[in-house]
Amino acid sequence: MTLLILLTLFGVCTGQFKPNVANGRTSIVHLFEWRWEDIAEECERFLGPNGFGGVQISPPNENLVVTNPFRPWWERYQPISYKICSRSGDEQQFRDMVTRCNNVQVNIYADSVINHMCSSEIGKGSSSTCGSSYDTYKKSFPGVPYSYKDFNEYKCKTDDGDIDNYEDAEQVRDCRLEGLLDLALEKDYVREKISEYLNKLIDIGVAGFRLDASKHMWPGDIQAIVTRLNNLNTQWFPNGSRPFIFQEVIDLGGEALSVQEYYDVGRITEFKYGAKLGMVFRKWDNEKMANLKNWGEGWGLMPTDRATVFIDNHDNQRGHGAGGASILTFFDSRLYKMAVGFMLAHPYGFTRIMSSYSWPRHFVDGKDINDWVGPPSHSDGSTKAVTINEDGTCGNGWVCEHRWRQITNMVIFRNVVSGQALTNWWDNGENQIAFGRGNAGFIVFNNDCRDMDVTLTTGLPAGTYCDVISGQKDGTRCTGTEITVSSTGSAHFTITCSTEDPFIAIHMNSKL
Ligand code: QV4
Ligand code: CA
Repeated sequence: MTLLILLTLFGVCTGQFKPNVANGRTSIVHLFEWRWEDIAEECERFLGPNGFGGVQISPPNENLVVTNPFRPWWERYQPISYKICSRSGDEQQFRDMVTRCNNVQVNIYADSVINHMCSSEIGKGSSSTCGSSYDTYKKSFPGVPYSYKDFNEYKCKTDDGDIDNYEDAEQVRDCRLEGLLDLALEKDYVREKISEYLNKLIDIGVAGFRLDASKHMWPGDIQAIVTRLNNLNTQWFPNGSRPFIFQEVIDLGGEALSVQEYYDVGRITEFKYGAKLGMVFRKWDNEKMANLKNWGEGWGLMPTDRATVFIDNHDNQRGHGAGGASILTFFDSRLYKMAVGFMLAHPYGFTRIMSSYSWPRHFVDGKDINDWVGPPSHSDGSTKAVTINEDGTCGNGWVCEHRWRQITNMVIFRNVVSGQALTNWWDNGENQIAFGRGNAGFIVFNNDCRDMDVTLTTGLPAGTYCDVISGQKDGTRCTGTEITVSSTGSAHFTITCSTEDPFIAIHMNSKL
């Protein structure tokens, strides 16, 4: 008993690896750049009713206001203070969102930028989302407060103070990422200010954190902050619940440091996931879907209970961070739906759906020179509301991938098959594959450009099922394709390569 008390007291238990999602919910959605009032609405009108487990929100703290280029999305990765005010809204709107989402079992996970403050080259001013002043030459941020003593200058060994070589694990942590003032996270005072901020969010009702730029923080420093964090607010979470932690560490292999160093601290973003799946669905490098038979650790990905997985994220959907040209995004919608469908059907990892806004890509020498363009906004820079059209899609430039029927229905598929092993794998040696999840679900893909006409063992009980990709179950009928499973559990699937979405998915809750 003593040990259990000790473990609970010191939060040493495995809590921070658990997403804290409500029973039966298995995915989160990144509502990138959404305003708090729109997220609150979306929780109540869509995410709660459709079984989403939570929302990753953009950094809620005060950031630098960048005017050249005009209000880029990345200004939110340049903190000025930990006051809760940003283009997404103020503290009252933030509190309202967390309460309303928690009340419909949709958790809030805050993107937290704790490795650094804003760029070193801004100088003195108060162009910030709360009006707090700063002087980056003096390294002074009165809004926290931080002074020059709280930054890494003396620890960094490079001439210009920036990270110049990712082969050197020390400078990756102790020098500036892209010239951003690097915090001295070994200092008690800095750890105190950061945990004070994160604990404020926890007490408001937040369920966990995306830790931005974790590669640039020593694992021991992150751990020291995590152990200072409160248990979750018992108004919505079981007593003793620990905040869910997922660390942004980009590791495609070949660098000095690796994701293994962060295993004991929390979950980690698995960037190999989207990069490799993009290659497979695009059939680059002779990749083919039949090779996905051992997808997961078999492909060199981290252990499934440490991985947070996604097809694209806010960085690599626009050429930032890592993943390169193979990354599939909403711009490649047909393949994107298939890849997201595969991710949600496969048991590996904890899944995150990207929900974007559109922007006018303009490639010059292979680089999108509009990669900085911020969220849909009014001329004063304020972010536009998310409007919902008659057909359930979003307006005002918001893409709302999470509302695409194929993606919403696969979020539900993942909930229905949760806990069931991958079974009944079949492939044609090329790009036609199928697999089941125990006796609860089955999915078939045709990414070959030749028609598919097969009879497969599904593992499902006999009956008539609605395909949740071409439609769904609506009372006693299917709005899309119907699949009949025989008494022996086998079913016949035909997928022509010209069909809009060349994949079929059925599960226990889509059975007539
Ligand atoms: C420029 C020069 C620097 C110079 C600096 C001086 O490039 O060499 O030292 O000025 O001020 C923006 C600009 C960038 C500018 C920088 C500082 O794009 O040109 O540097 O500001 O002024 C996002 C964007 C960055 C953006 C940053 C801060 O992607 O372009 O930089 O926000 O606004 C690595 C990391 C990984 C990181 C990824 C992008 O290991 O952790 O790069 N991903 C996370 C976030 C990402 C964010 C950051 C980290 C930084 O997902 O969105 O970067 O918080 O792989
Ligand atoms: Ca650092």
